[in-house]
Amino acid sequence: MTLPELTDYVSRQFARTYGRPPRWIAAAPGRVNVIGEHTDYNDGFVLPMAIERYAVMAADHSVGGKDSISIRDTSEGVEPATIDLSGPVKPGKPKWSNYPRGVIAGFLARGINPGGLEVLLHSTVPLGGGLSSSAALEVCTATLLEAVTGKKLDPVEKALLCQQAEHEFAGVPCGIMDQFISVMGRENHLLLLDCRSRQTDLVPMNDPSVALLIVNTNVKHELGSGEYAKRRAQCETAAKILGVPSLRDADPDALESAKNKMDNAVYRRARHVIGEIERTVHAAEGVRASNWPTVGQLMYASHASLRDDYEVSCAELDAVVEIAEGIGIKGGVYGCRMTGGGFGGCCVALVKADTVEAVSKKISSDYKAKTGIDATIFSSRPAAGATVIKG
Ligand code: GAF
Repeated sequence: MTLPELTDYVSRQFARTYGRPPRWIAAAPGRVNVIGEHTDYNDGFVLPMAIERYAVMAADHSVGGKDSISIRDTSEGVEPATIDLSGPVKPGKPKWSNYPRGVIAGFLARGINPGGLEVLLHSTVPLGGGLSSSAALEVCTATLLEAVTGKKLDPVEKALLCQQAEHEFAGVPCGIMDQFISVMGRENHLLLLDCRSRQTDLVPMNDPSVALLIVNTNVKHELGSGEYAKRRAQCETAAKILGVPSLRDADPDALESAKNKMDNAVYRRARHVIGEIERTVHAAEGVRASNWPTVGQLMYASHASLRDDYEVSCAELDAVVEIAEGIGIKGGVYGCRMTGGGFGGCCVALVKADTVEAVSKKISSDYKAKTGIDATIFSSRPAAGATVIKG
């Protein structure tokens, strides 16, 4: 569904659920990271784009002066959430409500109180697919609260508030990439984000001869499982041994000289991050120059490094990349890699636009033959960041 179609749908569903039209509607996109994986919490560069998949919230004041925010989901079987505003907002149940809870707590901490609301949520960002369904939900909540209260936050503060919600309410020590791109995405652009200075640079991506395919392995990942936090800690250990504030400041020669001073896993984690930061900067130059073969090679190199050194890939992600490599440039694929935190989720492939259908079919059938799993494949143009659609 396009965003206007989605808005229409959510608006009608809100009226069916609550018996009146919504007063506000807000939407925030998921993202796909083209390159720059596990670099954000190392002060490095990332190159994501917002995708045409959204968390959408429709809302109105609650009836009868209730001092709570009720959120229902359009999907059947999802437990509704009620967030009481009469005291401090804390993590609670159901689990998914911790994303909006954390954001609401962030607004209250700034003295911004939206008052009682009835909300309907609908999301087209696949859950647990590495496409930032959680960031989309956080940013959508923040955008809705801005609309309701008329208090617009500075975009950087808004993204950081959402990141804090994820740290403190969902227990995931994520970097800043997902929330930044969901807030700051721009149509037909990738976002080159310097995660140290937080400076953003829009990189045009509107060459009609290429498309980005998102291949969902339909194997779910769990960032909260502890592996993400473990990787983060290993990077901090490496930086400490190298005597630098973060791996952004480390160079490959210094790492080689210090190799014997660190555990082999820590060494390989650092090697990934240092290489990936460099690849990301080069890939951004490649996109600017429409040098697709180079961008594609950098994507393959990124995947190999995530698989071998960072060890966050899995058999299914590797299978997709191998199939893509087998198709090759002749068959229409420039490059392919896992995207997001890893341990399942999605791959992103850079393909010739006129081969999208053929490449999708081939990946789909070969992936099924290799793994027995049905992949979900779609393409997306770079989308705009979060918006207030009504209100
Ligand atoms: C997840 C995190 F939320 C991001 O901050 C980032 O670290 C990513 O994994 C890996 O690049 O999406």
